[in-house]
Amino acid sequence: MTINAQNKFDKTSINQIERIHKPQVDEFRKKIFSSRKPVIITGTVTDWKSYSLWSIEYLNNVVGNKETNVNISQNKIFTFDPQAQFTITSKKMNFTDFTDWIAQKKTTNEYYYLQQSSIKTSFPELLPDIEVPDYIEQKLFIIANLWIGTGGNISPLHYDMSENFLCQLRGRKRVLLFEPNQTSLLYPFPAHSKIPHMSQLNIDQIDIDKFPKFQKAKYIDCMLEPGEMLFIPAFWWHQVYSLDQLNIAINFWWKTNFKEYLKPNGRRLVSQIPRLIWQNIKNFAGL
Ligand SMILES: O=C(O)CCC(=O)C(=O)O
Repeated sequence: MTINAQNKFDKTSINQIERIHKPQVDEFRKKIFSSRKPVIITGTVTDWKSYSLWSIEYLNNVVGNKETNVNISQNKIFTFDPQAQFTITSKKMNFTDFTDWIAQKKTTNEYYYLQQSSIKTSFPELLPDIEVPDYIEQKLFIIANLWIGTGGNISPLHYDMSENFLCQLRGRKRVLLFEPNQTSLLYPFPAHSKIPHMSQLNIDQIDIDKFPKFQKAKYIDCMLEPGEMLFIPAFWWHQVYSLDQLNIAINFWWKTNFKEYLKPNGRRLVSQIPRLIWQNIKNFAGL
């Protein structure tokens, strides 16, 4: 698979993301977290049950053939449609039909991604295999989501208002990260729109005449390997490319400190918070 974004624009001052092996909880909370920079933590996910157990066969056995909601794309970019009330097209599919599709036992002319699916709500049978990393204070924990897909899927450029651990179990992900101070170069949808946390850019096919400032954007380019977890601080922009035939990740979101909302990317969302919370409740509850 080719990813066109490679080497097209400047990198940030942090050229290479730091990898830290199994930091102590205190080291994470006091030093790494407060630096407000992404890091990759190694040696933690590899201890998890989900890391040793989750093959397609195992998931088929535990989850069975139940109906599951998967997102659909014609071009592997799984994006919100700004015209369509904050939705991504999705459809209900039996879990084993979805995993058969991943294993290339079935072909279709559209692409699927089980994207950001609450494990507690949609896959409670997998909860015994999950542990919330100790780095997250229990009272701040929000949700653990499941992501299952295949190489080529793209989650386009956006930021979230929560702290995030993206934990890779199978396959790799290439992640481009842009500091919050790059926002003016990334052409977010307007603050009053339904998707103020998303960029209007398709960064693999930039229309430079329309979006000239993007040429100055700096970013971190990293490859997240299976068994690694990426700390994405709240309000950092990220675009994520799935690689490899089977790609499974869990992400954990937890509440950020209120002072982050006083910074520009936070302020852009403040007036949207009640609507975004309601939207999340609807999504997670499948309303
Ligand atoms: O893994 C992906 O495709 C996207 C992950 C993501 O956007 C997130 O964890 O916030």
